[in-house]
Amino acid sequence: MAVSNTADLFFQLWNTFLFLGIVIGAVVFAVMGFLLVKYRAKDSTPEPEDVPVMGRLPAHRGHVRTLLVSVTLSTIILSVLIFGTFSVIDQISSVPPQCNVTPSPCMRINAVGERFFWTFYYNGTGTGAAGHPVLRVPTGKTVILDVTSVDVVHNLTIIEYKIKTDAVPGRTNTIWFNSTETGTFRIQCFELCGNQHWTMYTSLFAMDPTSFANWFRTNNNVTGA
Ligand SMILES: [Cu+2]
Repeated sequence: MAVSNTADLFFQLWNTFLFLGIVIGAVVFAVMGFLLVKYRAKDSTPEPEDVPVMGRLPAHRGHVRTLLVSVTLSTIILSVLIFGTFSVIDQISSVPPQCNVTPSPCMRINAVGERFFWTFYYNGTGTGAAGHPVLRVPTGKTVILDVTSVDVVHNLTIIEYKIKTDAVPGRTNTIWFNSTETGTFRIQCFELCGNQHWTMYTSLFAMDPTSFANWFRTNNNVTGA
């Protein structure tokens, strides 16, 4: 089990590529080995009819069936990979529909990039609520990050979760995830944004829901609480 639903999706796709790569690689090398042995040149082998000769068009081999089989197989394999890739990209880049009902069961957080740090603001916290330099989330909950920047273009990446998006001034890009395991994960800026770019990293704490609720109650000016 991966550390988040997005990492899970990523590894499913990765394993599909890996599996097909290994199977196809094995078949290709097996056939190649077989043909090398079976058709290796011996002194007694006569020149094949279609041997290339300067100044003469090669004889037509009539291998239409082989051609059709190989084109069809390649089309099927590539379609599976292309369809699988776009389907995962679509799932990762669209906020799940169940988050769009009110009250939303999902947690929405604004992530703001500024040279050279990140600040996280929880939705539903009162005006003037403090931003947080690290991101704390409960496991098992869908979290939506609305990512933007106040100066230059940054990129918010949660490496182990396999998700990233640009933080662009005047624009909001959205990514989402659902943490499946507690732990500390690295959030890093992946867009060269100045001479201290390399220091622009922070942590994501995926906490068990009870610890998160306790932290949230004591550290945020929760509206109506
Ligand atoms: Cu940056």
